[in-house]
Amino acid sequence: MGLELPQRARRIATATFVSGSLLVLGACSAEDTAQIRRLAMPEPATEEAPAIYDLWQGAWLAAMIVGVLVWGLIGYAVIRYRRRSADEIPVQTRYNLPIEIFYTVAPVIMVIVFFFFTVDAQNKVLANPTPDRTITVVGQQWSWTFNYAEDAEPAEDDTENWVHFVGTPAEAPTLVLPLGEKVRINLRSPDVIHSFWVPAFLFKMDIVPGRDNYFTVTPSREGTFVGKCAELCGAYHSRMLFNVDVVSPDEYDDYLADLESQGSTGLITGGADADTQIGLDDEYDTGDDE
Ligand SMILES: [Cu+2]
Repeated sequence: MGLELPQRARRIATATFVSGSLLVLGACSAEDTAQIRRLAMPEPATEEAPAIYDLWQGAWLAAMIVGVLVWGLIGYAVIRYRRRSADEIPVQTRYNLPIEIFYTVAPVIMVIVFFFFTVDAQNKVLANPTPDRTITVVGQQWSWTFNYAEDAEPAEDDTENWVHFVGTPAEAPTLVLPLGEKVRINLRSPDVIHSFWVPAFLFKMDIVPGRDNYFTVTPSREGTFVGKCAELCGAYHSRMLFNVDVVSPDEYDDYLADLESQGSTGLITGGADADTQIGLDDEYDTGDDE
């Protein structure tokens, strides 16, 4: 009688776990399975992305080890020190100083370890080496403008040096990037805070009005990737979509030449347009004109 219950419970738990796993895995495509294996991260598409990818995997691994340990100890305590008969209460323990010190210090150590690896990964993705190309990305309500410089590190006031493509909320623009070259991305906003996010880069950075944020990225895979604004920025925030096309450096140069031949020259930051936005210069009518 004493052994029967745990045994039955164990059998039920095993059956639930096996049938649950089969149900979940059976519904998966090959792509889903690959994503599960990457713990829900997209496949990295830049040379900087693996730093974030390793941090993600490492954090999960550490969390799982701690989880298994804690679940194991809970299970052990529950079974080993359970109430065995109706008239006997298990040993009641209050105040165990060594254990209390341990469960205060252990999480602090875990946070320090996570912090160390987070700073390390951040330093890697924000190392900002000397770029081969420079692009100034403008996030505006509610689309994107991509300004491509012809020099590696141009001055923004040298407008001769730039060509641009202006997106609209109706049609998602495409950001073209050269494969294997270090691209400095400057982020500018004329209105509110936006956030530049390409999931396949495993990276996002806020675009703050009046602040010159930038990062450097080296695309490592040709192909088309999706990008979006990751900061709720107004009524049509959800329209702030764009595509990223990673092409060979030669195709990249051809694209810039195309923009130039279409007359899309100069640097567009949207700053001047912001002054003419409806309502910005209107005086507030208090209705109090005596
Ligand atoms: Cu936005």
